[in-house]
Amino acid sequence: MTEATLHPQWWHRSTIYQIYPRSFADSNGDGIGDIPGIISKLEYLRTLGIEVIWLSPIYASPMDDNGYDISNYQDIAPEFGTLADFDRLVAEANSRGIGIVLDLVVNHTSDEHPWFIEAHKSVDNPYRDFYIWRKPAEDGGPPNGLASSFGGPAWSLDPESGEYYLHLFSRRQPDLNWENPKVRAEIYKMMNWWLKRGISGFRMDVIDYIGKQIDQSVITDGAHLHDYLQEMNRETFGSRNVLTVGETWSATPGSALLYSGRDRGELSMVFQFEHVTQQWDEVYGKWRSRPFDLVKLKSVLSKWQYALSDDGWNSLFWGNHDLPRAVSKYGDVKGFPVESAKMLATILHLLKGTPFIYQGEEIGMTNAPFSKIEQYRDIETLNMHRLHLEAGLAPEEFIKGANENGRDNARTPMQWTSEANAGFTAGIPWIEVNDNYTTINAERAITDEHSIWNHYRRLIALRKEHSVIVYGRYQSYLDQHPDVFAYTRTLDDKRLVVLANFSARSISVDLPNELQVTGRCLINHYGPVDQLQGCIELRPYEAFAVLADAD
Ligand code: TEU
Ligand code: CA
Repeated sequence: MTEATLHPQWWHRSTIYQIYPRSFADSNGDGIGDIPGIISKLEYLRTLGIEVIWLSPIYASPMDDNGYDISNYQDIAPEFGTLADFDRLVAEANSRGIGIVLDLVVNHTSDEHPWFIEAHKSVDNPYRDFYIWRKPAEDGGPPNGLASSFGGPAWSLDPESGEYYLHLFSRRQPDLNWENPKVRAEIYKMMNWWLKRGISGFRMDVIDYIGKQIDQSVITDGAHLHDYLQEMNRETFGSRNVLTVGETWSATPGSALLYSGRDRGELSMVFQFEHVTQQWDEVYGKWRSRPFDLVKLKSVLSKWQYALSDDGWNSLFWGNHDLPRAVSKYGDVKGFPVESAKMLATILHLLKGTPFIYQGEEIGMTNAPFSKIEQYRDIETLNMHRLHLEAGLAPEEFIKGANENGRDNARTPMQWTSEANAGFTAGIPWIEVNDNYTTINAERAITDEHSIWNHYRRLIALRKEHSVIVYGRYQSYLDQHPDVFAYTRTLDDKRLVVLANFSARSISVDLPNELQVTGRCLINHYGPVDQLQGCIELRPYEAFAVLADAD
């Protein structure tokens, strides 16, 4: 395999940074992060080295689900700013070599979107068919047993017409009817309007839902899902050199090849969540998690590396705005917060795929230490709290689950400085700041050569410099080892060996032949290692990569 045969794309080499605007930086003291706040931090992001920002939704919204409920796709929520602010953000970001990727939320709208307001008026309104309506079941209840992700039935009754409408999320997020060509045409028009404003792509919210076949209770991977994506590609971004990433909780390696296959005309890549969901309880889902199992985690990550090695493309991430903080979930916050955060970064960023950093991950931000339900803001957490308690789960157990996996863990304000409210706002933050901000904050991280932040900066720079990190073939080793993650990446005569200790103990490990190399250490956080021979000792959460000398 040589580089010329690899069909390079600009986003193969880029690292992406996700911003959750509400929690990033507040410019005007109302306690809510905003677009001028983001602009004020672009220099910070340029220094880190990222080339793309994925912005969680900034559109007009009643904020039932923090902007994932959109009432106007072509306007900005006033608390976040104006269209002029947005244009300035794109221009200022572009001038620093950073592209802006928008969150495309088109499985559903807000119930305050004019389409839904119209649709609601009568059964023969021209917009009625923009949404999904069904007559009640024989007993007058919901048409079928579909459940909302946020708890309860996915159907709400419209008393005037006597029909139910579908909402796979909150009742304030009615699902659009993708079978209606008018809906698709409106969405494509809106996408083109943003593309013309100079954005660099889209992250597509629950895009695996849009082919749903309700009467067969099929939600994900419906019959026309890939037809719609191919149509969308043709009608909108296909002719532009942009990045698209679909959020697909249902993705399998097989379907990922359909979404991201080189000749499929669909998306650049998808987010798959198998490494996340394999840790959840069968009954209580993420609200009661299983003990961490490295062998399982490695087998999932390796499976995806192998499956997409010749076609398709992986996204790489530990966290996002729906997930717990990476270091809290996979690392060791109490014993080795810095070492384990760096180890996690090394392991992820040297895999094949495009890495995503969730805001605050680069300084080692941790889960929210909330102990009372009143401290939570997330609609999912609040709904599930009520439902699970009604079903008999003990309140302490729910809080424990929310502490581990609730979405607000990722949504506490970005910790900028050791000043009041972590420098996030001059007012009262919409959600409490994690009180570890006096030690974990960006200002401190930047000045410390050994910080997690500087480790991320090095990893981002390495990806730009070394094609073996971008395109090298992945091979895992020591698959059954309970504490060590080991893999190689190979491109032409280049071989990169990556080793990590996922435990708080020193581990001696006998290296398989393929890992015994001499070369140059590209990244480490205990001290450089350039010779790998025989049995080696890995210190707690140590990780490093050695680029082998060509034979
Ligand atoms: O998330 C999709 C989704 O299914 C999540 O709600 C997920 O199931 C949950 O966090 C895990 O329990 C996307 C967005 O990322 C999320 O923020 C939105 O709330 C949701 O879609 C609806 O738009
Ligand atoms: Ca603000």
